[in-house]
Amino acid sequence: MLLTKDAFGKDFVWGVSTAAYQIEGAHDAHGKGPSIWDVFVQKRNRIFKNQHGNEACDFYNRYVEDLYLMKGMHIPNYRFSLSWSRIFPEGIGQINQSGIDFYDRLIDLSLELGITPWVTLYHWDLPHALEKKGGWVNRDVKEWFSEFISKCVVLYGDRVKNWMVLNEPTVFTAAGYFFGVHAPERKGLGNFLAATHHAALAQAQGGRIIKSLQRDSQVGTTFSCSHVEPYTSKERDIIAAKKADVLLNRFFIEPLLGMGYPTQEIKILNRIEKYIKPNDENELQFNMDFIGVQNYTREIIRYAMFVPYLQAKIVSAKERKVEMTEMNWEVYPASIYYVLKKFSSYQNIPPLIVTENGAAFPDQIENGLVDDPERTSYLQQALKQVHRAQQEGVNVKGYFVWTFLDNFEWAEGYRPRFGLVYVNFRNQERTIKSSGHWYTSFLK
Ligand code: IFM
Repeated sequence: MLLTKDAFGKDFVWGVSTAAYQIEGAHDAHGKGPSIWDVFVQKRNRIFKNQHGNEACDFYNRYVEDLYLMKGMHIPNYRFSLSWSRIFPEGIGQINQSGIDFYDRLIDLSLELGITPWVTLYHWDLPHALEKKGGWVNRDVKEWFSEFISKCVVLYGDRVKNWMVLNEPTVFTAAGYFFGVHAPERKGLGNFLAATHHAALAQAQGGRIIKSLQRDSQVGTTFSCSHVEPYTSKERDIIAAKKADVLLNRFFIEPLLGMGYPTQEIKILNRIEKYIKPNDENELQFNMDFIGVQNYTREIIRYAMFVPYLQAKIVSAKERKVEMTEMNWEVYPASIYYVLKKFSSYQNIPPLIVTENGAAFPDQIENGLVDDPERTSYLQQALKQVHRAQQEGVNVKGYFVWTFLDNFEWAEGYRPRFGLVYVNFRNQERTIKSSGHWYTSFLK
């Protein structure tokens, strides 16, 4: 039987999510400073076909039409991020009034159209000027970020109530500071652990700042989460899976909840202590109003002798020959159920909100229509699993589809299309996909 939205309760929050760098374009317009992504995409062979987000979905110039489209699709909540270097071109100090005005207009029009804004303060696009000073590896980032957050709350807090401090710190620290496959292309354990500790401090500090400036705010932060399973029941695969779980799911939530870093399973992570100063353990903790859970797939993990530090590796969906999306991620609907159960089992966990879930498929436009039954089915199956978790007592209060528009999928460029709305990147034409029409009828 198909679920209706009423089954989730009348206060359940429904929406879509996006991120500034992935949709805005206008990368150097009206005083915006470069971010680490603006710099990274200029290098050769970093991004699929050397694509970049200079124009992306041109949302900066088309937000009016896009918000009307969203309203027409009956989407009541919109999660988007602020581009730090559009507001502070140098990261700190001098502000850029045009950038401030852009988000003023975006927030005002959303509210006018009956769409509630949910604002992410950091979705990976650090101002390049701050990267030159060390970026997330420099402990001062906590103060730089605090200045940015305070300014945003003062500017927009009269209209924005729902804030998220960070988007998926595990992903931006691992991809950008350990593997060097995302901006700012730093590598190695030292960079990774320093960036991790400073991001974990910043996530809690961000929460404290927002609350102190705006008492009636709803403050959260978001985590990428994957359901993890061992490849076999052999002990060494089980140990490998536990290690992967630490990195994929536990490393940022546990310090936030006051549990410290989970370093027991991976001893080398103890090296994070080098970056920890007296009283940091307390500073890492903050009682968020909600936790954003973002899930796309599950990971199957096996022992791998030659993988440094971890001795663990992912057995890809391709190797396992299971159904997968354009990201080569397994389609495994129960994953979202398991991560909701897992996160809800922490003591003192605040309510959970699924702040991202969705899938990329090879959508084609034919005769002006985009038929994407795989995505509709993916979303329907995921919602069943969210409902199942809720029925079993998980306090899950919302669900946001990733994403509204097809957009710039980081190192994968424009190839994976995640949107409910198809974007023709040659002329910026938007076409609601059949999954978008389905979401509308679901929300109506
Ligand atoms: O596009 C990303 C987003 O920026 C962060 N979460 C996962 C999405 C899909 O990969």
